[in-house]
Formats: sequence, structure tokens, C-alpha cells
Amino acid sequence: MTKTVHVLNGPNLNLLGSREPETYGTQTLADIEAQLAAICEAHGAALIFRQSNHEGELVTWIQEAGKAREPIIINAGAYSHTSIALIDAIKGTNAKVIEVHLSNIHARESFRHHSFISGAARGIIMGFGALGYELALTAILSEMAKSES
Ligand code: CA2
Repeated sequence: MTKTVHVLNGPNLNLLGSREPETYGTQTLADIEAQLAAICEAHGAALIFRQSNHEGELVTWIQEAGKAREPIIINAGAYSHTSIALIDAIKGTNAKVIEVHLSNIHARESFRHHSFISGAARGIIMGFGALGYELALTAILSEMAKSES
């Protein structure tokens, strides 16, 4: 059976690479998707990579991954700090969730210090820019491989 990993991106992350490179780096979301797709291909895994500016759409995608019992890497952007709907969706699934942030949210404004996602996440990777997505994917693939053996 093909392993599938979902990578979900929240609001404004479609702007990556176009502005605020000092905070978010110069890579676009398409660049990140291409890197993750290459890693997935090398591991015989399938990648579903999505971005939405709409909270409800992210909820639907979390539910979808949860129903399929497939792991999720999520950078919920600003919804990390505000969304009870996202955390309810995550808690309602049995899917493994890894939270990613490009920036170190604890080194930024205080309103970014709390994430509703963190308490329900298997792990959190932040502050490494686009590399964080690769680290999260490596962790998921490694745990999937271990659970298969
Ligand atoms: O560090 C992260 O990955 C964040 O999730 C990014 C969110 C921010 O609200 C979180 O506090 C931390 C913002 C994403 C917006 O990305 C932009 C990229 C380029 C230009 C403008 C926004």
C-alpha cells in the first residue's frame, strides 16, 4: 500500500518568497513542494501538498487525512494562534500531526507565542525555514518505516 503524507499550509503562505524574506526565507511554496515531492518519491510515498487562506478548508483537509489515517505536516500560519476549529479537527482524528513553523514563533511578537496546534502535535519544528518541512517529513517517513518493520 502506498504511504501518503499530507502537507497543509495556512493563510498567506502562498506569498512565501515574494515578501519578508528576512523572516520567511526566499523559497516559494512551490519550491518547498518540489523538495518534499522528491523526498517522497525516493521513499515510495505519495505527497498531498495544499495551501488555503480559509480555515474551513483546512478543517476539511485535516478530516480527510484523519479518515484515511494518514499523517499530516501542518503550518497553519496565523490560525495556529487563533483556531479552535483546527484543534478540534486534529483532536477528532487519529492522524499523526507534526507542526511546522518557518520562523521561531517564541522569538517573535508575544501574540505568536501560543499555538493551539502544539498540544495535540506529535512534534514541533520551528525556526529552520523551509528546511523544517523536510525535517518533519523525514521524521514521519522514519516513524512509518519503523512501524512497518
Ligand atoms: O513562521 C511561520 O511559519 C508562521 O506560521 C508563518 C505565519 C505567521 O502568522 C505565524 O505566526 C508563523 C505567516 C505566514 C505568512 O507568510 C508570508 C510570507 C511572505 C510574505 C507575507 C507573509
